[in-house]
Amino acid sequence: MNVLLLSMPDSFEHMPPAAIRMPNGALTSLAGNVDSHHRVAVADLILVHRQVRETVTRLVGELNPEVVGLSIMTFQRRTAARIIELVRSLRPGVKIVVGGYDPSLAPEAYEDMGVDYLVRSEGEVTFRELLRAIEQGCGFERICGLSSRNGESWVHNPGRPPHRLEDKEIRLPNRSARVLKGYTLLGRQVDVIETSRGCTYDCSFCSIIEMRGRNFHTYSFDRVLADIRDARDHGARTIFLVDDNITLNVKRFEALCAAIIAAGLHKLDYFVQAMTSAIANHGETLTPLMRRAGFRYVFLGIENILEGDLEFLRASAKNTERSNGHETGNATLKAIDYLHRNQMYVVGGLIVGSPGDTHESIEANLEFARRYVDWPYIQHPTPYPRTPMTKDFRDQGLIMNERLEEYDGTTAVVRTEHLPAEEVEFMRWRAERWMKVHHIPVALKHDPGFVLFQGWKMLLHTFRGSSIRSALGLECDRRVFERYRAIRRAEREYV
Ligand code: B12
Ligand code: SF4
Repeated sequence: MNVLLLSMPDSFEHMPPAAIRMPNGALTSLAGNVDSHHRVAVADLILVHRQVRETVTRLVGELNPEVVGLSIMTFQRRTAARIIELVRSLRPGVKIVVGGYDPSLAPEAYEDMGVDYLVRSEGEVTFRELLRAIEQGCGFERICGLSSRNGESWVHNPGRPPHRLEDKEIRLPNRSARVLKGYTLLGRQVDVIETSRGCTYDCSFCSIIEMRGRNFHTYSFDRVLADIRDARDHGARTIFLVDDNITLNVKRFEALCAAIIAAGLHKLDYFVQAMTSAIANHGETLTPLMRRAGFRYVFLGIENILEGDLEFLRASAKNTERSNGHETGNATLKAIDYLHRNQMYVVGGLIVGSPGDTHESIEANLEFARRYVDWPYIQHPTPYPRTPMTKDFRDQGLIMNERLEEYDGTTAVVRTEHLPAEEVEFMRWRAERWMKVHHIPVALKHDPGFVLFQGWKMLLHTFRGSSIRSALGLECDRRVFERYRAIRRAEREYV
């Protein structure tokens, strides 16, 4: 069968498409795991975010798909609905399948959307079995993790337990299935790699626990290295390790760094997400190895520097420094110090706007980011489907905005007990723009060509809403902020 897999074009403030266009790892993994006689095409619509309608129309015309699959996050739900409508109008008989975090955690939202099948949680095996059932016209009821339309109602089969990843059942991603070009991270072609799946923590804002339970499974190093080689052979010079929490097993992570060096794959740049506690408590051995393996940017889940907020976010444990088995304080500064000493850059993941937040507590976090992080990645708590945080916010009546397309992490959709949502967002937005400018010299040194020829696009993006009058101080920041928000609203109309 001909199968077309699409990821959504919606991006958010910290991922300006002018500089960052990353592939969706789920779709190539699905493509690598269907039976070999299917012809699968993968299209990451971020690569054509300004020509979505034309591109989808062209691809459906050229590829003649019998099955179209969409990978969807919650803030992309409205765009997904429009794409589904478009595909249905172009090919009324096509089978439409949705998967990813939003369909898995809010399946009811898709029941009236013109969708035929919904794959909950991990997709490789479920999707493979679904294609077989579509071909044979039977057997749908035996596929774990599948929901399917039955006339006017929906049938939800039992869930599929998370895959243990240790046997070879999940094959390597199929990157040759991609039909669009232009992946980049600051001018270098980027690709995504998984070395493990899952996490055993339970941060209140994270969707992972509801998605797959609290567990951690790993791929063999042979497979990971083969995957990195495949990404490199497809042109990647930067690799993003998208593991939910690679630092859960530090010994393994250290061994992986050693394996990357031994395999001669350390000339690529690596990006990874990490817990502060793991870096602080094992930095002495871990961070020099990371540097030698080619790690350049580390996204640190700092979340918040104040204990009260960390408790609300249920993120105290993963930010605790330990010495001789005893808790000795917040791990953040120590983790940052280890990374800096080893010439790595810190992407500072902070969350401001929790219920107890005041001007002072938000400002304390912003000041911290100004002083210690190299690239800010500050977000607002966002009530995604079925997270513990969503229930807390709803119970407290603090959710101010139900427009899911704005649930992108940098639009404040909840208020605090002391501040309106817009004020929280304004404070973050105003501070963060200037923090980003400070990183330009580092980027210039590493990628001079990109910064000199494309850097202005990033600056324009960062300062959207500004004018000559505002630059001269004749217009206040609030006016610029209003214009920025209007531009963001217009940008969200992708289809
Ligand atoms: C890596 C990652 C990123 C990378 C993305 C790199 C990339 N292009 O892939 C970066 C850092 C850029 C990123 C950004 C964002 N992310 Co993010 N990210 C993740 C993370 C850590 C792993 C996702 C991943 O790639 N997993 C590996 C793949 C193989 O697994 P998968 O995506 O789950 O896919 C499987 C199944 O879901 C299913 N499936 C998926 N799609 C489809 C489609 C079909 C047809 C089928 C059948 C099956 C199927 O099968 C796949 C294979 O088993 C998750 C989870 C976490 N622990 O935090 C969050 C997560 C997905 N991100 C999230 C969010 C909100 C964002 C942001 C909006 C804001 C933010 N928090 O930073 C931005 C938006 C990005 C943008 N487009 O502008 C949320 C989504 C919540 C929700 N309900 O929508 C998550 C769950 C984190 C959270 N807060 O809980 N993210
Ligand atoms: S440590 Fe990271 S992946 Fe694990 S629950 Fe917390 S935010 Fe989610």
